[in-house]
Amino acid sequence: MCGIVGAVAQRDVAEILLEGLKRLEYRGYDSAGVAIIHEGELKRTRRLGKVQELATALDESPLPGGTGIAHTRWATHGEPSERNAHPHISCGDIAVVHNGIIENHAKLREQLTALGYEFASDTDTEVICHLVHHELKSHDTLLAAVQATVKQLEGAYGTVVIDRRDPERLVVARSGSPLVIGYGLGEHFVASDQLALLPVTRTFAYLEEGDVAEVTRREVNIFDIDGNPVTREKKESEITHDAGDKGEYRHYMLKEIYEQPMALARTLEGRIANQQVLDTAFGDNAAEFLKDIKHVQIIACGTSYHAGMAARYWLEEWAGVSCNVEIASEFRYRKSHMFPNSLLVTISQSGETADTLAALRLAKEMGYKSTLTICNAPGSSLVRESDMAYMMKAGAEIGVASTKAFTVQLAGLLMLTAVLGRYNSMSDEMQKAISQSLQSMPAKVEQALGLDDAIAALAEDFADKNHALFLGRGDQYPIAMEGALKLKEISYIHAEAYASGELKHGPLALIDADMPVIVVAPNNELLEKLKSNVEEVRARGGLMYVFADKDAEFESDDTMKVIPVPHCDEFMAPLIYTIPLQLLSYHVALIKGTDVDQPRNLAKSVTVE
Ligand code: HGA
Repeated sequence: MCGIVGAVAQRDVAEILLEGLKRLEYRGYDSAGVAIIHEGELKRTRRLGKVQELATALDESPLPGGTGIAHTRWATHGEPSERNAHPHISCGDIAVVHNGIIENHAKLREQLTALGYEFASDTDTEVICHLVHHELKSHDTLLAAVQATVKQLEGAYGTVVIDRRDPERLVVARSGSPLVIGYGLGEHFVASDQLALLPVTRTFAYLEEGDVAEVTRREVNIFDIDGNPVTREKKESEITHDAGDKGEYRHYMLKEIYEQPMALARTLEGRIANQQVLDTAFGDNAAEFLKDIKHVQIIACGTSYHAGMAARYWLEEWAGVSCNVEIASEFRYRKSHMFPNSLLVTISQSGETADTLAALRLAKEMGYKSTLTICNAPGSSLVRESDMAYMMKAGAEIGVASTKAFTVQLAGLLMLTAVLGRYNSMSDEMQKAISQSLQSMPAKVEQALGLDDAIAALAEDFADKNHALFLGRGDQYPIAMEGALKLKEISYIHAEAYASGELKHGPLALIDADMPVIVVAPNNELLEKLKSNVEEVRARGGLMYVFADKDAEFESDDTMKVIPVPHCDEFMAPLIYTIPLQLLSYHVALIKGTDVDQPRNLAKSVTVE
């Protein structure tokens, strides 16, 4: 979600800031802006729309200067518009960029208005810059003024502040929205994600919750929530490839769909030996944390929630532990019951999903026996704050609609099933079968990708449809949910998923020739039941697209198109059936001409609640 980049250097920084914003574009945003200090003055340019608009404006009217901040905004308070775009400025002196939400903005706005400050935007963010300006009247340094300011803020922020009267300094503060410091030679940078800064440095330190730091060309001084000086570990970035490159692919989403065999191979590396999944897949001390677990509570949002839903079937049936799955934004605001010996599992591609992070913190207060995160971002908040981490190693995912992260999450959750199964009731044979299945996943996904052309040919049928229904049973029900979510996200077609046994309890009323029904039908013990559901749809004139195992014996006819999916075992079936559904939504979106990688209104990593 949205992006922050800041720099303090001897050279002009506009290009560095712009390149950083471009690298964060994939997260979704509605406007962009930059403010730079030059010869004691603050200069600002903002544009509604793409970073390219901002780049063009800066080409026409360059902003020289070595200290600057930049932002891509995803509006939460105040419509997307140039006047609401960041940076916001107070009295021509202080400029601020901010990710997050200031919950007590209305009260602060009132107080600041009474003090004579005039607001130029409808954002919650603007209170920060006026507050800093006000605090500077009673504090000597920008650092002290920001420290006094953040004490008054309720909500979440990652923020960077500059003052034209102190032109060689950035002050940054983090609470609930990630910020990283990038170390250069005689120059320093800040950003909401290290991806933004890879062209200028590979050395980073993540700020922790409550940290405030002052950053000059020569020094970085970090202070914790109580104002004590602290050091935060510097690390070399592990990102080896340039995630900013689409290569031969038309969209990042397609590239990421095709990267799945590689991502799965990477996630399996070093985690299976002697036909068993190793405990160390979940961290060095994982055995200690996992051995007494009898119940698993999974917390996630969106696509990650669907991965958790699939894992519930596996953990209960194969590992012999009970499992609940809940959406993070619900879990964090209700009183839930905790079972003895419970493991809390959070799933998040970015590791910064605000609701999931809040749910983890709540679970720790509740006294969960241990916590595990399944996460793709090393050093992220979820990784740092959990007892154990399954690092997905899926590689950077740029498309807003998640694809490879989902299948890698499924693989990680299947490994968790095998490990918890070993400590409970799973036979050696089953553990062996799961590890064999895991190891053959990359090749099987490669085979499933071979369906691409056949699926592209179907996509035309969906172009004029406004609704679609996805059906699955058992652990394919969450796959149907994920298929529906993908179609919604990138083609804007309203899609819903049902466990097919639920059809007759309501959704059957919707069936007609304008409501395509997509069915995922592996050859499992629920096949006969699923076939009855298919007949129910057929009898009502529905048009079906059935993704089926060839042994499932579905035949194409006037009302049904059958797409044969490569035969696969029960452990990998949910993952394999995901592939054609990803391809279907991609091709439908292509025909509809939507913005596949940055669908409207959505952001990649949801760092606000
Ligand atoms: N609440 C602020 C910032 C939202 C955000 O994180 N955008 O990138 C606003 O609405 O401007």
